[in-house]
Amino acid sequence: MAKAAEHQDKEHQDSTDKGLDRDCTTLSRHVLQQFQGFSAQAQDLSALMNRIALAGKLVARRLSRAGLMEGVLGFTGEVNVQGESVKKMDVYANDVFISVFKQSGLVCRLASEEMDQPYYIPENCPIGRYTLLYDPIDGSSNTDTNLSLGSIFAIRQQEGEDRDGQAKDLLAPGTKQIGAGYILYGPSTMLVYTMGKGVHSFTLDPSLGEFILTEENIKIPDHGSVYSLNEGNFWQWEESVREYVRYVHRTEGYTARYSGAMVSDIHRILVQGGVFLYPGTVQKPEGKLRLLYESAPLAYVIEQAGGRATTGEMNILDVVAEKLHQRTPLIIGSKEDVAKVESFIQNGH
Ligand code: P6P
Repeated sequence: MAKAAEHQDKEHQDSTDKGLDRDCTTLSRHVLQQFQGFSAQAQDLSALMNRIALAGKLVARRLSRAGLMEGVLGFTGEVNVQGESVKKMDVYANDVFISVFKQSGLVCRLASEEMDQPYYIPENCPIGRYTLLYDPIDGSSNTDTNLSLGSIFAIRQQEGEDRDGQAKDLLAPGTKQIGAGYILYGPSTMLVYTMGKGVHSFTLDPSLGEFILTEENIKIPDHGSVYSLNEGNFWQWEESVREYVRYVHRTEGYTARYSGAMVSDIHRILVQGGVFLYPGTVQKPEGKLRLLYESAPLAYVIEQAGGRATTGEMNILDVVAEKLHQRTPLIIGSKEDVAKVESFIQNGH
């Protein structure tokens, strides 16, 4: 009996240790583990990721109460630098990211979809040479309908002096990103990130107020059944893209999924495989999605998970931007499915 009880105790102890250890594997601890030590850079990036997590918690809290509060939903009546009508949630989330980095000593500049020019935090600059590029709310058309949304972020190291305030060093290719990821505001709030050492997901535990490790070293399947694009644009595309869509329509084994929020669609593809595409159109060959704070961070994540991301002509991570809000066509996901789309675009079939 004693032996069995001892065994039971040990089993219980093991499972308790595992459960406790998982609950203690917070985002900031995981980032330190990524750098296998406590160097100044590891500490800075751990603290930086923790601020991004705080931004995610503040946005998630606002979204969860949107229907209960005045002034959260709907449009501001303004138009942003993209020429898009601005949602109140866009402005709130943009301000949240700025606020969490003030007095942080970590981030000197913030570049956002919602701001024409980068936002400087001069008191951080002598030390915090990092720049955060972000889309505060991705998929804001979903805000007023309680559907999934995301925030997308990329971390870059400032290169040289940004004397003219034009942040020209940010126009470097996506391979210069130190870290990138997204926050998915869905049935649960998840944070997915990479620092170049694999892709890892965390789930917000509201009872702890912490993002707890969910999956490490996520690998995207080489192929998946999902193709994700807005077929309402069918007659706006080049013929080669229309031919690809006709191919998946007539080929067994494909299924269409498109939510209106790229973070949500790409997270599904990261987990199940498949391809998301937002091609250019005849009128706008450069496409709709932005390079520096949407496509490049997501490309970093998907490539780190073993997938691919291309403009149709070249890898997203190799594109050198000419301007901060540059747009790009995007084809991203499982390597076999991205290759299939490329075969239509590059060979016209
Ligand atoms: P459309 C949201 O505005 C976004 O940038 C992506 O999140 C989303 O996939 C896409 O645009 C939706 O655009 O033209 O299909 O409504």
